Amino acid sequence: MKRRDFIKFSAGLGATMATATPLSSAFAQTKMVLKASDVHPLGYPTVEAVVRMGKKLEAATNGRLTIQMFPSMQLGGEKEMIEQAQLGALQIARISVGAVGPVVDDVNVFNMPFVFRNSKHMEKVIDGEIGDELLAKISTNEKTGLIALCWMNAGSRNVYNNKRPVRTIADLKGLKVRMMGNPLFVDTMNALGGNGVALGFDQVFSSMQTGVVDGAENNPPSFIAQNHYQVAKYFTMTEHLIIPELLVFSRISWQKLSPEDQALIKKLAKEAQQEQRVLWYEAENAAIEKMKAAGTEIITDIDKKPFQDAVKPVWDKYGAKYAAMVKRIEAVQ
Ligand code: GTR
Repeated sequence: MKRRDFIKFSAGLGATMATATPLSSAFAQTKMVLKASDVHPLGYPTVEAVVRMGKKLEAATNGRLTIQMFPSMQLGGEKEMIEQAQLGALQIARISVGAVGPVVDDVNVFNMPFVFRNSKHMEKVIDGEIGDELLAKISTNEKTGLIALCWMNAGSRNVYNNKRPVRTIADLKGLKVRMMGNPLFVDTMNALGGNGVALGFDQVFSSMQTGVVDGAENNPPSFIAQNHYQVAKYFTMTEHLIIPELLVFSRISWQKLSPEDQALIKKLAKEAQQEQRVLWYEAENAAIEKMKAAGTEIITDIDKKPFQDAVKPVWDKYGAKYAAMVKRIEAVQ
């Protein structure tokens, strides 16, 4: 089945789920299969965390509610996943905040370069009141069509390419680097001296292979899981972006659940946030080992200061509206 047909087919299923609701009850008490989607393959930390969440949900409801996982971009990229969730054709989507920024501007603050000191700082922020506040911003704004369930770790993003080792921003000059489809990221790469090119995640491998771009930027587990290590030899720990990820639920589908089921799903999602974190660090270590074994040249000894200074134009352009939030983020110890 082609992806387009599949999407139509899934939309049909979504509708069936709605009409299957017994008339005697306002909420579905019958079996319900919640479709979940991720761009990553089975076994990847985010995918595994949602699969485990599904097992718990199934056990807690005696099989009434189950999660069916569609991994590896089977339902399209993150933009498509958001659209399907908004239509109720997909119930659970695991997406990067990078893809949510264009839908909910408030979360773009997490997409600002070097906004977090490190991953631990980011974790404190998402686990605390700012994290809860931004989840609520997504959920209470009806226009999003989404209910935000929890956050997940995605480490930090680093530049890699197949031309030369990047040690200074001068080395980035002239490199075409794939960025996620959010103007803020293209501006970030351009400010760093490279040429940012917005492309879908599914196009990164072939674009590097054919020379459409010279490189991309991502965390080590994505670099391995998407086979980018096969086409990019030089990986520099620039850590220019530390972007958490989100688990969101379709608002249309959410409204068909009883308050008890909603509370159960929220609770299991909060557990998934912590479980995914453990899986994340394991995957990050394993990915770095795999990169070493594959002969990736990993450049760690860089002076980050010039990189941080170079993104000032991005902060000048986008930063003002997030100033108050950035102050609060910085104050989190
Ligand atoms: C990964 C992330 C995905 C997607 C991807 C990308 O790190 O887990 O959700 O955002 O990066 O670069 O498109």
